[in-house]
Amino acid sequence: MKTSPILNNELLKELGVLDWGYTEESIPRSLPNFEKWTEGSQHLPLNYLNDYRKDLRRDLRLVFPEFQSALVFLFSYQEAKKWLLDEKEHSVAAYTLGFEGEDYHRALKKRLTKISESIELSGLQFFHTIDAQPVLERDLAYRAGLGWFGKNSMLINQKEGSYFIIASLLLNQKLPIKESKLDVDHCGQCTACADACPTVAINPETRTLEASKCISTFTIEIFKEAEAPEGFDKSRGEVFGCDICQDVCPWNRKPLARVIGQLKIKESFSYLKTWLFEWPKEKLEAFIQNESNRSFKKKLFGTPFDRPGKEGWLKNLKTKINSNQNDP
Ligand code: B12
Ligand code: SF4
Ligand code: SF4
Repeated sequence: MKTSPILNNELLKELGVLDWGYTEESIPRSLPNFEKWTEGSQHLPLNYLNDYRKDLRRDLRLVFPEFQSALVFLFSYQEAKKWLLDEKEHSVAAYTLGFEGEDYHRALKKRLTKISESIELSGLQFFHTIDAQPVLERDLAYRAGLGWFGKNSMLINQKEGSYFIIASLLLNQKLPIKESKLDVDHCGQCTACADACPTVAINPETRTLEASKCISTFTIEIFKEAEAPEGFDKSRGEVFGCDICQDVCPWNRKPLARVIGQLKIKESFSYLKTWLFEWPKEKLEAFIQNESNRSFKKKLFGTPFDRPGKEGWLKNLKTKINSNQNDP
């Protein structure tokens, strides 16, 4: 990781930052790609990407009018990934466990606040972006020199791969930091991600996904009974999110081999390990059936798993149980 006298390097490491970058550009370079993607139906059913907030993505000054620069951070969930690779019964996306089982929006807000408090410059104002704001975060990380857009559409960092969450501080001042060089494509002739995607959601030519085919959309963003995307039965038993197109990416091999930390889960969320990895799917399904939506969501509050609610979870589990029954 690069260093700067403005940022406390030890603190960044302690907070799980793999790398960081700096940019003064407020306009996304790949905006035409986003606009093209949302003009058709590729983004559906994610309607929120094409509503009144769509235009706000054109310029960071529309979300933070004082914008002068941004510090962009890559927060690791590599330890969770390493741990999950040994689990066979259910498969969840590694980011869900990567922040001690806490919802990353909450966990990273606290970490960004710690970073901003450590910067000793007078009159500095901060605006946090962590996933939910109308900001093209992969492009922001690209402008900060942190990686390239892979064919699986992930922002990939040459040294650290792609198992990280992007979170940024938008600032009202320019900092005495040199802007980094933009990265170039390192996918070359590889198409491993598109070949491995069980639902054929990836178009390696355009480097975009068809959102409705993606297991991540199906298991995280759809809250009601729904038909699974074709090919879902060929997945590895994904019940919440999907990492398949990252797991096969050669750029993730070395970073995972270097991981020395252990998976950490907050005491208050330790039940997640029991529910997801110790209980058989049928037991988890029966448990959820007996809960009301409200009490189920309340139990999962503070974790990423409460999002689809009772109906969404039963849909995720049922589809896989049914497809397992069809296995020879
Ligand atoms: C909507 C969304 C999704 C959707 C759609 C994903 C997609 N690929 O478009 C769904 C639900 C499927 C999804 C899934 C996942 N997501 Co998501 N998601 C988002 C969100 C909220 C918006 C992304 C978006 O606008 N997509 C539309 C596309 C067109 O834009 P884009 O993905 O930013 O891609 C840019 C470039 O690819 C470029 N581009 C497009 N085409 C081309 C072509 C060429 C040739 C080039 C050079 C560039 C280029 O332009 C785009 C706009 O800048 C962002 C957070 C945010 N605010 O940005 C997180 C985000 C992208 N997700 C993230 C994560 C972690 C995931 C999952 C790994 C979670 C999981 N394990 O289940 C999966 C990964 C699936 C995948 N392969 O992308 C991270 C990605 C981190 C990273 N290293 O890239 C983000 C950035 C959240 C964060 N703050 O960290 N996600
Ligand atoms: S996250 Fe899974 S379903 Fe979505 S594109 Fe990647 S491999 Fe395909
Ligand atoms: S698997 Fe290959 S093509 Fe896909 S993102 Fe990684 S390097 Fe690029």
